[in-house]
Order: sequence, then C-alpha cells, then structure tokens
Amino acid sequence: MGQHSPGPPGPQASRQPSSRQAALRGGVLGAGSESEEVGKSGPGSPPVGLLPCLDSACSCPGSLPVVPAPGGCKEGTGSAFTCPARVAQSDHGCAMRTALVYHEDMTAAQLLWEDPECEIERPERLTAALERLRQWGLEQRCLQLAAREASEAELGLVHSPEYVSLLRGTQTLSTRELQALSGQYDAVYFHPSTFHCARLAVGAALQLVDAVLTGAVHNGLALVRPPGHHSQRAAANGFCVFNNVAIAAKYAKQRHGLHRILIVDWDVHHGQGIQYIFEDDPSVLYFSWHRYEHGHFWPYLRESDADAVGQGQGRGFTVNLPWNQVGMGNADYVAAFLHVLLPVAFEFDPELVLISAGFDSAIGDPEGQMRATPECFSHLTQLLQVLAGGRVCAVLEGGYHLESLSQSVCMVVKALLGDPALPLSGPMEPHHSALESIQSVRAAQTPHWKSLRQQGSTPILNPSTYSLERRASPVSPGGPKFKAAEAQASAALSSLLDQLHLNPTLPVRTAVALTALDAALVLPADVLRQEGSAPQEETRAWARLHEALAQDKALTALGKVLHLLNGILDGQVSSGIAATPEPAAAPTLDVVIRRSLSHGARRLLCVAVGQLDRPADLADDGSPPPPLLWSGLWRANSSSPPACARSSPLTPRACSLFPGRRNLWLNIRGKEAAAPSMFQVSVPLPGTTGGFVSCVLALVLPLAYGFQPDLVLVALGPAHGLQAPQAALLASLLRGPAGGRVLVLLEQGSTSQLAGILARVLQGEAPPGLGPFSMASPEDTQALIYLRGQLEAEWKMLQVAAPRVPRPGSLKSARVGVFALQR
Ligand code: Q9C
Ligand code: ZN
Repeated sequence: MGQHSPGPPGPQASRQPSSRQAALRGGVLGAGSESEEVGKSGPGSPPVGLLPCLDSACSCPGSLPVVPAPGGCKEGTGSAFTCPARVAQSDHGCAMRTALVYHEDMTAAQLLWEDPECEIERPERLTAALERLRQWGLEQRCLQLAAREASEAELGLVHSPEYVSLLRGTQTLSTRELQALSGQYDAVYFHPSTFHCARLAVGAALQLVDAVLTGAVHNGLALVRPPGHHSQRAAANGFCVFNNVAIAAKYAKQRHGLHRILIVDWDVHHGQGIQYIFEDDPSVLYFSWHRYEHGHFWPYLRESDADAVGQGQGRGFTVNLPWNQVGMGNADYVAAFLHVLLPVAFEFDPELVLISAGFDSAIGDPEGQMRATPECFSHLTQLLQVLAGGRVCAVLEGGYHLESLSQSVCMVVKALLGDPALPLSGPMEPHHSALESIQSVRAAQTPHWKSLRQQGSTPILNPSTYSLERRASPVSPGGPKFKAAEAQASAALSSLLDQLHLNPTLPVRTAVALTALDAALVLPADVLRQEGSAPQEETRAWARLHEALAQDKALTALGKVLHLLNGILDGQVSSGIAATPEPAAAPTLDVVIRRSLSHGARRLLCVAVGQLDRPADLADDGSPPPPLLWSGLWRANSSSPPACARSSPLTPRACSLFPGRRNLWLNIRGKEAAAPSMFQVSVPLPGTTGGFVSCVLALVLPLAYGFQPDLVLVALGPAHGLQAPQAALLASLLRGPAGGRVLVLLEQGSTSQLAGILARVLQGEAPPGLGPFSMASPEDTQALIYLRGQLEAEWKMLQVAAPRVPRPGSLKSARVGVFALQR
C-alpha cells in the first residue's frame, strides 16, 4: 500500500524508506547492518547459499540468488542470468512479479518405517505440485529461485541451540535410532536427510522474504517440506521440524526492519507453534483457522479456541477461528476472510503478509475433510493481495491429497501472477456452525479491534455451543462415506480442470478505452489501449434510447464503451476502463446494463457510486424489461438489427423474457441507507477509511460473492466522492466475484492518474494504501447494521452470526455464556 499513501507515521514503504532502500543500496543479502549474526556465514563472506550476481548487465551491489531467466523475457540478453533486482527495476514490461522458491533436495526425506499417521507426508507432495505448475505453464512465468540452507544463526531466531544440535545429530543416526527419537515427539518422523531438508525449507522462506522485500518481485511461493507451523522452540511436532514461517517473520523484522507482519495460516490444523512463538508479540498478527470440533481434533488444545487472543502486549494479535464441524467450503472460507480476518488486517495495516499455506483445508484432503475447491485459494490469495502493497509470501505447510494440493497450489500461483480467479463454485451460504465460529471469534476479538466494534456489537456466544444443524460428521478412511467424499472430490477437481481448459487466461487482460484522458495516461505495457468502436449502426440504435446520447461526444464515447463491453462479453478481454462525458454517464450506464443482459450476462452487478439512478424499468427482482422497445427501434430506423440481436444465442421467445437474467444494483451515494428490494441497495459513502473498508468488506463483497455475477460494472458517476485509493481498492476486490470481468466507467473529468491506477489494479497489481485507519462514524455504522438486518435473510454472505434457532429443552441454552471467554 506504501507508495501512494500520504505520509503519516508508520512503517510502509513510503513512510519508512530506510529499510527497503538500505537493503538495495547495501545488497541486503550481502552487507549486514544491525544484525550481523543473521544471514552471514562468517565475517567478510557472503551469506550461506548465495551466489555472486552473475548477471553481466546488472549493477546490483550485492550477491543475489540468480537463476537462468526462462523464456519470455527477451531483453537484456547479454547474460544467461537475470538478476532479480534488475528484473524488478527494469520497466520493459516483462519483469516477473512472482518468485517460486524450491529445491529438489527437499524430496529426499521420507518415512523409513510403518506409521499410518505420518505416511501422508510424502516426497510426492512436492513433485506433484511442481509437475502441475509446469503443466499449466505457471512455473515458467515465475522467477525461479533455488532454495538455500538457513544458517544456524537464522534457525536460532526461533529455536534453542540444543534443539538445533539435536537435529544436526540426526544426520548420522541409524533407522532404529531415528525411529526412537521420532517417538519422543507427536506425529513426527526423522530421516538422515531431515536436517538438510528442514534447513532448505527455512532458507527457502527467507529467500522469498528477501526477494519480496528487496523489490525483486512483488510476491511469491516457497514449495517446501518438511512443513513448519507446528514446530516449537525446542520441539518437532505434526511433521514439522523448524518453524519456517515463524523464522521468516523474525527475519523480516530483524533483517529488513519491519514492524508489522501478518501471518495467515489457512492450513486446516492449528499452527500452535507459531501461536506460542508470537503469543506476546504485537508486531506479528497471527490468524489461524483450523478443524477443532470443540477440542476433539488434533492437536487437541484448549488454546486453539477463539478465546485464545494472545498474552500481555500481544492480546488481540492472536486470532483463532476454530471450525467445529468438517465440511466447511468456499462460502465459509470467504465469509471468514470478509468478516474476521480482513477487518482486523486492514486495521493492523501489515507491511508484509506471510501465508502458512497448507492445503489440507481443501476438498479431498483426508486430514481436513473440508470442501473448499482449489479456486477458493485464488480468491483467498487475491483478498490478501490488497494488504501490504501486495507483498505476499506463501510458504507451503500441509496438504495430503496430491491432486487437490497440486491444483490449489496452481490457483495460488495464478493469483500471485495477477491472473483473474475462476468464479467460486457451489452455493454461497455459510454453514450454521461456521457462523457460530465467526460469531465467537468476533466476540472474543471485539475488545481489541475498532474495526470489529464499528460493525455493530456482536452478542457473546459460548464457543462450545452445539448447533442443531444436521452435522457433517467426520468419516474414517476406507468406509463408504469416505469413498463418497473421495468421489465428490475427484468430480470437483476434474470439473475445475475442464473449466481451466475452457477459460484459459486471456493474453490481454485489461483494455482501456478513453477519449479525453488519453494523452496524459501512462499505462502498463500489458494493458491494451483500445482504439476501436462498436459499429455505427449499433451505437446509433442504442443511442436512440436517450436524448443525452445524441450529441457527438456522447455518441463517440458510447461507441467505445460498447466495443469494450462486447470484447468483455465475448471473452476477448477480461476487464476494461472507459470514460463518458458527464451528462451521458447515467444513460450510458443504462445502455451498458441492457446490452450486457441481452448479450450473455445472466447476472450483472452494478456498483454505482455517486449520482446515478437505477434504470427505472428494471423490475424489483432485478430482471430487465423485454427488449421489444429496442427491437422496434432498430427495425424502424436501421437497415439491420444491432449486433446484440444478431449474435444473441437466445431464441426470439426466450429473448423477449430474459429468463433468469438479473441485475443487482448497489448505489453508494446520498445520506440514506435503503433496500427497497434485495436487488436494489443504497448506502451512503462512508466518510472515514475505517467506514469505507467496512462498507466494502461487510456489504459490497458479501453481496457480490453471494450474487455470483458474470460481470461487474463499477460506475463512478457525478459527485461520486471516491478518492483514487478507494476506487482502486473497490475495483481490485470486485475482480474476485466475477472471474475478473470488471468494466469501470469513469467520467471524462476524471484524472488520468485515477485511470492509470485502475488499469494497474485490474491487471492484478496491489491498490495503494488508504492512509491511516480512522473509525467509522456512528451514522455509517448504523447504515451498515440496518442494511444487514434488511438483507441478511436473503443474502446469506452478509451474516456475521448464526441465526437463532429454537432449542429443544432449556438446559442447552442455559449453558450459553456460562464459561464464555474464560481462558
Ligand atoms: N487424524 C501439517 O499439516 N496427525 N501437519 C493428526 C489426526 C498429525 C499435520 C491425526 C497431523 C499433522 C503440517
Ligand atoms: Zn495441516
């Protein structure tokens, strides 16, 4: 968020240029500053695992890890190697934004004896994921870095010297000795190569942090094993030896001078190791969701529940979201992000996001038994990319269903690369039990976070109430239910493969069709500057609907808008930006709505900001009027029908009714909150950063994800009042619900700066920061609470608490609150 935010005190890039600039100046990986002991193998020598820069065209000062530049980037060919620092600094448009850190040696460790609990943590986890990344052409699009081993000093950031020595000693143990030692820990196995692998796993995470914090790349993924998040200061646990992500967080603080780091642990197990390490540390916010089942799931810890919030100075900086049932899916995960993690994360304002990226929370995994499909992980990643200026480092943790794991890894990498996410599949309705969990954690965290208080008070709920919902019960391997779950998983996974086949990533993601702004506009090289217009007769036919569209300027703009819209609807372009002269804004929007609904969009979401009225003849249920009026128009006035009528796949009869076609109209304007129908919502533009974030997370995105639109229109109309960073955040987050199909309509009076920022976020770049968090006004909070009350019965993604259900017998309800929030 750094570069564009104004300069209040705080540690983002612009506010604290020192760490980042010093890093590049001194060669962050070479010359140390305050922390001589970390990252150095000895005085005067480069850090362990680093090579001198081999890029002959590069003037980088230090030794950066270098790799052959794979095909694609044809510039700077004087050397077979491209320094990541130079790749990032050059602006020839083929800089790689995403690092992939890996080392084949990490496949060496394996189980040498019988142990049903540990056998799932296998070398194939890495090879399968990598294979898929190659197959989908994703590995080639990343900056590939070979993992280095972490130094003992780096391991010492988290682990005791005795523990590190013990691990060093395992390299020469016999199988029997390894087995005996393994038995001293819970769910752990050692192999003679474990120490080497575990050091590479840590080193990979550190290299990724270096690559991101030096600006060599925007983000990245480290594919590692053994995983890390269960490991503790002096104990291996749950397949984990060294705590890769915890060490990376300490390293980012010490080596790069960061002050606020967010760790998002979406693995299905509780990363109790990370929790213990940062329990009392307010500089690291740890969020974890995990299968808990009221304490009946591994690792069976009381401190995994929602009421564990951290200790001392760190109170509120541990956020636990326990899942009390298996079967949680896409809606539950997205709801957890929108209603728990993201409000807190925006208030925390991290400088770096580390993901403990376990995929045992995905469909098909025998450990998690959850149902989130792989594309969900694209959405989760995208949602995190609006934080910390997009500086996101994902590090693999668990994930034991090889196909589910591999596809999910690909989805994360696609999101990191900026590709639009596939639309989420399945019903967008969180489970009752998930809502109970969300309610519990919000209740437990409300004392610590203004962002939760400003969304209305949440009644306190005993974390251990049992819902009456028909429970999805865990299944044991081999049984008939297990087979059914397997079948469901493989169906979901192969349907995703089909979708990817049908919707390959478009070569041109964003097109910009502007008129007045063109001259001053600087666009990223991969954004198409669209010159064309829709055929004149089509444009004229549509223009006849509104007097304001008759003028030349309006007509020209309409032609460009329609051309852009056609490109999006036909799937040639993913998203676009167009401008309209002021008096034509509302009429143009009206035409765009009709055109979209008559040309393939089944559900169209309009987010209209400012003085724009909803087309009067849309029905209350959002369905458009029959297109007879237009038919009459073009029949009467032009020699051939508009393209919409010619190319429409609909039969004439179906066309006259648009069955199932809907418009959800969300207007951000005025002073009143209102919802005359579930397809027509109006909310005032909040006056503070906190209020704006709440409006987007608690209202706009739940509606958008619940509606599952084919296309999102974002229209900035007269007196919209949005600041550029707000518009960018809105556009960026609205890419998610519609598979990246977003059309932004601007007024011609808008600045080219605004158009430029929007073009970049539609390409997948992080939006600029909003500036310091300021609490929502009471009026803005009231508006939100009112609308949630009006709409949550129909738009289930708005819910932040489980609806009350009548309880048979009073004993159960009498337990509510008895031991709430006691640790
Ligand atoms: N059936 C990671 O995912 N076994 N570790 C639990 C419950 C231990 C998981 C047994 C699972 C450890 C990184
Ligand atoms: Zn796990």
